[in-house]
Amino acid sequence: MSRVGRVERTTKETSVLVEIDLDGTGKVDVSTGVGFYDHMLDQLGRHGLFDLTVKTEGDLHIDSHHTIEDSALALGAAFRQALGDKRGIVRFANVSVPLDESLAQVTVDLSGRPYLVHTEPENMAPMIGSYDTTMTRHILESFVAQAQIALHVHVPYGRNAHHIVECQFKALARALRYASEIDPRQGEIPSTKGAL
Ligand SMILES: [Mn+2]
Repeated sequence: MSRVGRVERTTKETSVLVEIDLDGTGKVDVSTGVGFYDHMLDQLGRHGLFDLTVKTEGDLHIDSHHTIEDSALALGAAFRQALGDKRGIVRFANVSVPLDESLAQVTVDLSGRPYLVHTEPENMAPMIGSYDTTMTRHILESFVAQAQIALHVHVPYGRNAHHIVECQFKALARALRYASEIDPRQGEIPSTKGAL
């Protein structure tokens, strides 16, 4: 049973291709034109042990907003597709990841219902290269809406903007990996409702 997702999404603003294999080894091929975002998607694949391709050509002459958002939407849709009927998955995960002075705590339920709770330190540096740091929440919102998961991401403390964002992606990667893994004792869809 291969658990793969593939989404192509083209609008007047962006053209996105995402491919994901949940049972991969962390092979990543990412290019969005936004350097720091590529670095974050690289974390997601590597620490999630997903094989992940993200190719985005967006209207960067305006700014990076559409490029970042549409990539996250396609990624969420591909992740949802790869999960299939969710038979045998662990479903829940809770992961904390530090990056030097910053800490991210991520809790996920691959529930079939989109819900995001997100807190991070205020007064962060506004930009990391061409990455607008207010986009982190928008990425998570976009991913959650399409992946149809409940996701809680908290950064109780942190100082450096690069660290604050990066620890969130690392913790998200690990949480998605553990929640989507196949539990050898779980042959069914892990819900008393019988569907997720
Ligand atoms: Mn880094």
